[in-house]
Amino acid sequence: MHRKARKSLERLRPRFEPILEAVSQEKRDIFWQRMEAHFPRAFDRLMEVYGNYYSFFYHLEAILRTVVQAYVDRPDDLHALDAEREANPTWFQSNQMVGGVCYVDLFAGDIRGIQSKIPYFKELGLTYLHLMPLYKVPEQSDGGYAVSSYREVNPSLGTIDDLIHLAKALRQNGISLALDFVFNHTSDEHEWALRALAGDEDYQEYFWMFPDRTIPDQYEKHLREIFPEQAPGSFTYRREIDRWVWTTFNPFQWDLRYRNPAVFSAMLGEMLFLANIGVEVLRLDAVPFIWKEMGTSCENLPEAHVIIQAFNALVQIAAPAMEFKSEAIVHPDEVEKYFGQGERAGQECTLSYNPTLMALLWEALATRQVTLLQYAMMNRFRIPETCAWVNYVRVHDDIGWSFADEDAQALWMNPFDHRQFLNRFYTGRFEGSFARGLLFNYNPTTKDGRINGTCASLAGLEAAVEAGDHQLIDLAIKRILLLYSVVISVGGIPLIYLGDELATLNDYRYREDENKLDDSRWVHRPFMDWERAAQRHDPQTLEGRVFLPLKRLLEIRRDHPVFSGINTQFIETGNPHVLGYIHWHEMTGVLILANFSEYEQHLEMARFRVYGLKSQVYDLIKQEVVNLGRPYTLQPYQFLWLTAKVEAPQ
Ligand code: OTU
Repeated sequence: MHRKARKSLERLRPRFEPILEAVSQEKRDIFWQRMEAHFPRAFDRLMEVYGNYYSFFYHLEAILRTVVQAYVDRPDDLHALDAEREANPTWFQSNQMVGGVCYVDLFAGDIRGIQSKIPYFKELGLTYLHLMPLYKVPEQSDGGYAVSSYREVNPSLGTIDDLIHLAKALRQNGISLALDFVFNHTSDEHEWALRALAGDEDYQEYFWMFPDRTIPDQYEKHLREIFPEQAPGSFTYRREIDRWVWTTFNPFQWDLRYRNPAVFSAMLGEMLFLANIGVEVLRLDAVPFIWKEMGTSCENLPEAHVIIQAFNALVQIAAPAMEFKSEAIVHPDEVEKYFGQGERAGQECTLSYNPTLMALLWEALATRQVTLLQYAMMNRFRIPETCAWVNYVRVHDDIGWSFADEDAQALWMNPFDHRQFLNRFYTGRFEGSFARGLLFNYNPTTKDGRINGTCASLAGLEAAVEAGDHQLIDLAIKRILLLYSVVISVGGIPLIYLGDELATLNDYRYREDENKLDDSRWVHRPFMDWERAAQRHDPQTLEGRVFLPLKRLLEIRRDHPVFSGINTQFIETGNPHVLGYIHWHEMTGVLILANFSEYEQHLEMARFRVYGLKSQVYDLIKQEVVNLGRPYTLQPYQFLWLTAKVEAPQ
């Protein structure tokens, strides 16, 4: 252990012993073992960011006190879960894992409503449920991402007790609860913001505040505008205090100032509070933005990583059953760094959204070419072995074309033009496009824009239904299943944006609500229509035509351990319309081939023999033997899941 770390621990130990009196000797031993294991790292990371701060040791003590207290307060069942997870730290790589995400109010009214839907979650086989932010918020809240209290539930959704109850019920049903930690900013109605507005200087130090535009102007030269249409600029003037406040997102979302160790310390308390109500996956919102430095873009700075690593080390002591999921929708090189790099691999976030895969799935669907997708995944899918991607097709946010320019250029594509094409395609402005999407936050200077719309509408179902064209409907359904087949089989946690399983179309009624009107992301945040859901078992209905095959894909994943782990090898298929990869697990593999075009595609199957596959493989989808000695013709949007081991059909 670092000499300084050892010394501070020795000094602090007697102060914490009395707090630990509240728990058994066995628990005290476990606590000190974890301190031995993780405190040096926590100390190191905190030194790295706050070491020069005059009151470092004062803050260190407060931070550790929070950790000790959270450990003591942690309920017994969660202590038991901690032990379970410590014995199996890559539990989330299991083929049993399937994620779902929904809004509490839109899906089931309130938290108790969500609890009543557990049978539905189980029917889909979910083992992970992300509930969109359900905290106390102001009237305008960016869909819950402007939090006024991390310890209070929005009263219209229920109480904190309902939430604790739900977390337990989910856990008893094998479902891990995931919640957001909106830690880059609070709402302007958070107690800290209110105190700052009242003139309390200590709390003004929690945020970024400037007396005039001089410094904000200097920062803004290098900043990206996140919402250029609805919330231009990154600073907001507040008359009450005659100050300019840093607001990366909306004016009512105030960026926290992590340069101040008191902010780190306070937010650790909020984080561990959530851990102790039973959150198993904490979605770290907007990670790129938490550290700011003049003259930089103030995104993805090294200190942002160190801060998350410090949080991680402290959580390992108090609540090791809680994983961090990174939400960084940025250049793929930067996305990957949130897993931790080099010696720190796996010490930051163990989970991360995979926005590159998501965006390129849609890219391949538009172009009918898998070239860019294949190329990017060959180079970028591999991550530290103790981590996992969260693979998804749609979530509550817009689709940004955040693939790497270099990847496109390596394939002789012009990235700028390509993004222009994709935006035209997904807003239906490209001739022959099947998609019905909306352009989001178009920036006339950079000509940058993102896309909104539900999976089904973007995949062509809305237009097909309107045209009443059965062939087009058929193709649209095939596209939905194709995209989901990839995220279910590719390795990592597949995440279903609930509603997609019923082929939910865009809902334009957000335009009638003045709190939603200027944010078209609401077009793909529809109400869960339980009458439509009731049709899901009928294979004649649109709902059934997506739900039943999707559910089957999930079952196949669950029944075959080969889908465990994250060892995926992307391969050339010899056909630019066909995506190929082999997912390996313990000496077996499953070869996935997916046709991204609406035409038949021919494959020379013999080429796949070089990967050590037997001459006869078995397609888990069609349940038939496929001979790798013969060419194969894939039907429009067909995908094969070929196991290397030939298994007898059921
Ligand atoms: C996130 O998204 C949330 O998912 C959004 O719903 C919120 O509005 C936002 O944070 C503020 O809390 O820019 O367009 O690289 O891309 O954090 C969505 C990360 C966003 C950002 C992402 C942000």
